[in-house]
Amino acid sequence: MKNTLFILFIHLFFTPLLFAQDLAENPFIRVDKDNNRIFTADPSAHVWADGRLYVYASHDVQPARGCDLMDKYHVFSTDDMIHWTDHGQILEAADVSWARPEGGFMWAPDCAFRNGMYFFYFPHKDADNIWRIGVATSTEPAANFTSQGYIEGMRSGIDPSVFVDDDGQAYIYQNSGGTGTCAVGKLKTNMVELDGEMQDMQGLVGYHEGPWVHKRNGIYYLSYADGHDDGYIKNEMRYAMSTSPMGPWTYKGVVVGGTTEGTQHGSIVQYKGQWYAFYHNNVLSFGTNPGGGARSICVDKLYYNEDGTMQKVIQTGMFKDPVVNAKNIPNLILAENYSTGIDGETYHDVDNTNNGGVYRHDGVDIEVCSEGKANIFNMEAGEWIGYKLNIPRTDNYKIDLRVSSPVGTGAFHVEVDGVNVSGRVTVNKTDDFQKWTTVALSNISLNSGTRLLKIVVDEAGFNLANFTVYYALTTPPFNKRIILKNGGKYVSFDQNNQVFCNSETMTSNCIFTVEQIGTGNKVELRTSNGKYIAAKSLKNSMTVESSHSANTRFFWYQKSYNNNEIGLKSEALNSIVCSENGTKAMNCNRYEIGAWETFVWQEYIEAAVEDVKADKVSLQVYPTRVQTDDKFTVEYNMETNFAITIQLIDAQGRVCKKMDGLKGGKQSLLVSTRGLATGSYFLQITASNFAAARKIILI
Ligand code: FUB
Repeated sequence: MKNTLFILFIHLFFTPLLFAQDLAENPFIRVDKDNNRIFTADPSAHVWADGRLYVYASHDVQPARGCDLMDKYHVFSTDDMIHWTDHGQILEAADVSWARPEGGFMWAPDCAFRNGMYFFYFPHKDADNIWRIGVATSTEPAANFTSQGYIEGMRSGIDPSVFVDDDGQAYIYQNSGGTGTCAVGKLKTNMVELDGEMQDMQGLVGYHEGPWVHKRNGIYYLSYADGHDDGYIKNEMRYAMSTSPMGPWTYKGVVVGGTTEGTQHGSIVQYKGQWYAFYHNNVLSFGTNPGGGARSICVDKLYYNEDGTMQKVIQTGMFKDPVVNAKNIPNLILAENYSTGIDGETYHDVDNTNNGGVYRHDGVDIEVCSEGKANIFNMEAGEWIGYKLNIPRTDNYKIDLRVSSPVGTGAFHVEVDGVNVSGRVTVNKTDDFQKWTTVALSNISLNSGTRLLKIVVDEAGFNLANFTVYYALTTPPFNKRIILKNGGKYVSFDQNNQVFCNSETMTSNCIFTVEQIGTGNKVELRTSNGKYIAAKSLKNSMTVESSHSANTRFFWYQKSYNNNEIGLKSEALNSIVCSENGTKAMNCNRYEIGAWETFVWQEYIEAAVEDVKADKVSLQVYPTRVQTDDKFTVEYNMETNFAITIQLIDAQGRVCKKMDGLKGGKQSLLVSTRGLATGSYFLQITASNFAAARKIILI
């Protein structure tokens, strides 16, 4: 997660020297105007007379079902390419009288302007499930659109886009049929009727969908998605050139690469002297949504060669390759993101061919991975994969490697700058090459600076998906009461049991007890009212809940040495972040790959001593001799900010009954003795660091 102060510092002091930030971070739309996560696709960009750049996008509704659940178009605009405004929803299927009543197919749209009117073109299925190209109009670019029907004579298909030439003639493009053929027609000046018939376009190599025409220096460019699929990277955006907006076209190559999402669709536009390519990717939803990763719109600068051809766009929002900076501990490094280099420099592979054919095109064998993304396979003895890691300080580290082995052969060692730092590590049987287990290496000694870490295969028979580097430091402060701070503010919960990272003041609601789950660094954070912090869902803020579940378990990672900085990750729902929307609600954000919030923990001491005034506590238990199938009464009166726990402990010190999360004040409760053996017991009451007990005998 971003460290705001650090970013501010970077901006103030380094921006003018290193680079001028002139584009928003990709994907540039992440939330809507109400600060809720929004997924957008198929961006059609236009610059209108008010000097702003507008993007008309389709909307992947959550939970994503591929493209079967799209509705509610939004419009976004900017005047500086950094700050974007969501104008909100402009049209939905329910506004369209001819649309099939179930809606759900509002796919890639476009917009055009003529004579004071904005024309919004969109595909949808009609009541007979036939694709139509509808039109809605407004006198404003981003509001008050009214559906006007569909354009008669257009083919049954999707992806309308409109190009208005310098002479005022408007052309409408679309997919003819589902995908695979591009058609063009002229529009009359009313912009809602065809002037003649739609015609097939000629010369588009590998055309799939998403046509977009722009013009530069008298030359027409038609960009479109192809059907590329190497098993990892999907559709790429190709382009062709022509001297006419109706073709024929001459194919020129790929202008925007693909992503791991199945589609690629976008637009090209000039704004304030710079050309831009708009497209979408799925980095915010990668690994989620089995029905199809939800998409997010992106923009990057586009440059032309002297001969008018376009250079391939550098996609700044794509997964970074390679991401190997151990500074950002804990650092998950995907196996396929080994450092760039040649055989012998950053990898060694015996046949120098990628036998999986996905993602990269040098010798290492990469295939699609069942845990998302890709893994390295076909690893033979003597082969190795190298990662140039930026190690923040000289010390011992832990490395967790995600590996698989169907038969339980397979062994490797880790070398750093040529020195074997791990010894031989064998991989246990996982039954299948796509079933994964974690091999944990501790005490890996690494010196600071840039180091080449190699995973060297000693014996074939295993695959590698990823590894995580983190400090081999202190274990979490188990059974201690701590406070957690984020950006100088306390983590606390409110009366509605919502968890926030914004409390200026320390109250009992800021105090948590760290409980260990199993072995290792898995913890539960118990709140002062005896409940547990839980990662409720991806979108909603985290809550405090009374019972344990997978959602209450977190991994505790040491992030730095000197100041108890840690990261937390939910076992069930991944990274934990504090939202930036002003409320600083704490939530789980699986969409942000690699996002880690930094918390600082500190042991909580003084307030507890003050909390319970022992001389003001009263505790009565009666009767003190009880039948084993009966009940007895506990009455207490205790003022405390903490949750109260009552336990029945037998003569061997075993807890036979436990009631926690009890309220302070004057209380009375009945305790059943059913199922307990006869003998002596202690009824113990605790809150904060106060404890008192009464003897009771079961007869
Ligand atoms: O967004 C739905 C469909 O996916 C579009 O219409 C296609 O171009 C593809 O991006």
